[in-house]
Amino acid sequence: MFQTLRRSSERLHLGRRLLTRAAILSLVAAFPPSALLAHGYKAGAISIAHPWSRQTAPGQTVGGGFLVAANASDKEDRLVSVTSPAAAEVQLHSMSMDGGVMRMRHVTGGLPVQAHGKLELKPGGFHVMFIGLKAPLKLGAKIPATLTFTRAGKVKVEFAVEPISSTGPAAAPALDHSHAGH
Ligand SMILES: [Cu+2]
Repeated sequence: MFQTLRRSSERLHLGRRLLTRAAILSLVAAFPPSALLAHGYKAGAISIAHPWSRQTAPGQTVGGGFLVAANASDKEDRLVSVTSPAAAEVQLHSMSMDGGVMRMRHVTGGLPVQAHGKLELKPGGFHVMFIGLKAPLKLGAKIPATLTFTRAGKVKVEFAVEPISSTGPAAAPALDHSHAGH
């Protein structure tokens, strides 16, 4: 009798452990692996969400860089420059449709990050342009770069290289919530 009780309590214990593991597995399944790889940085009142880039073809000498910079302060800040050892030069670009043609322009003087607002660098809009890539951007690689803000100062980040077909940050589900106010 005593032994039976003991055995059933062991089974219960094992059952609970299995449940715990199942709960963890279902949690992991709820988040796509890419969202788990989302990365962010902070400098003063500025937080930078998931800098990313696209893999480049051999011989391609330019590549885009994208991120979202959010400003938690009540003073406007400005992304004034980006540097990277991976490229001969890094510029901030705008992209717009001009007579049915997508045109990129070098933005001088930086891009504002509104007080309690955000600056979104994304495909089809403002972006970082790596010019004179020293090597192709390989899928899964991290491209080191330094962003300079007028107020927040310098912040070192890494641009995660995503598939060439990527149209948005892999962490889009996490970022979408913050877009609600637009
Ligand atoms: Cu560009």
